[in-house]
Amino acid sequence: MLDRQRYARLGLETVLDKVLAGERLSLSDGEALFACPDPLAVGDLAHLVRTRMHGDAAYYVVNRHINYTNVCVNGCTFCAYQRENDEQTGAFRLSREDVLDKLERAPSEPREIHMVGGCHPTLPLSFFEQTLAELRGRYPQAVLKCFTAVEIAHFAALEGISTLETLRRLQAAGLNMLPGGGAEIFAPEIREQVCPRKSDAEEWLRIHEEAHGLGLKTNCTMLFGHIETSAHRLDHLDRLRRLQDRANGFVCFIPLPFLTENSKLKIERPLTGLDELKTIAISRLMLDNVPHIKAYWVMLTVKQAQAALLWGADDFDGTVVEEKIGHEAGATSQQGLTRSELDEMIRGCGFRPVERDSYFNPIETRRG
Ligand code: V47
Ligand code: SF4
Repeated sequence: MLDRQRYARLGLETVLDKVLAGERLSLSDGEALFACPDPLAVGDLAHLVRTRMHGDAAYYVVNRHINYTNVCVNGCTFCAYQRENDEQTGAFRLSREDVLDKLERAPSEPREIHMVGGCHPTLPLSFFEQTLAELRGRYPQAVLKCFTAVEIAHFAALEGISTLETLRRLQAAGLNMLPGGGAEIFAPEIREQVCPRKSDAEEWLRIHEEAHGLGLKTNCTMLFGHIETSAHRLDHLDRLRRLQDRANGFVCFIPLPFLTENSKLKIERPLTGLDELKTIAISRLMLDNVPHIKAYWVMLTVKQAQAALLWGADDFDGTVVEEKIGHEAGATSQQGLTRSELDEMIRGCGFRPVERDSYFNPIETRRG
């Protein structure tokens, strides 16, 4: 039971009432939460909501992340992963055989293949169609969650076709789902500074809506803790919430704290751990129509992801196996986790681990 007087003292009595009644929070409620000096009070509200939605379950998936190239025409200022061209030191581009080889060497057969890359200047759509078809044939049980909306826009432009047609062709080749990357912060004045060359908010949201219309579920993200304000974060969450009201195709939201190492984007004051947790909690509270909030342990660290489960998150992502985007930017987490490590970490903070597929259907396992 939450203490009404505590919330009254914090000026959050109306927010408390709305949360208790399951009513939608307004943007000014969101501002009041960001302004609240007591991060635990915000976390308790989010915990109440996540418990109402998911009980004591905390989810994870046996997955494999694959990055097919880091060569990218976009040059986002926050991105430590990107290389300008194939010749630059550290640049890589996987062949179809390399992708298959990585999967064959994965410690467990993946339920989900999460494949993304930079916007390579020449890789044609046919390369991705053929790769998906091979993956579909070899891993019939895996959900192919591949290519951000930004990559879809890039493939479409290279091929001279619409993004809808691009999605249709990839779906025919085996694509099941889009990951949530590339959303960053939607406000144009922020995009201009951090990712001026890539899809704007309208294009990112339109591609997700097109995917939803084709029956493809998608995830969504927000990159926070750089030059944006709390108003920009709330505007971002509101745009996602409005699309979800219309299309209902988002499965999971992933709040990504900005990692600063090797990045051209310099910031004055890095996020504190509590800033991260508060933003995760506010995401849970504002996104009342998105079923799941992911504590992506790679970017958060495992310890902070555990704390995030108490601040509104209900998912731990997965085994991952190999990760490059966060690690190029200074992520200190390991490359992958095993099923039993995930189980142990989730149990360690008082939740019941549930292995899931990409749509959050529980997987029946031998575990009791
Ligand atoms: O789009 C890039 C972000 C994203 C940095 O859909 C950075 O299930 C922090 O979207 N610091 C890729 N973040 C990761 C992503 C994702 C991860 C896990 C699961 C899912 C899902 C999606 O990483 C990029 C960008 O927003 N990013 N650089 C950085 N320095
Ligand atoms: Fe390219 Fe993505 Fe990095 Fe931007 S964030 S430079 S689109 S790889």
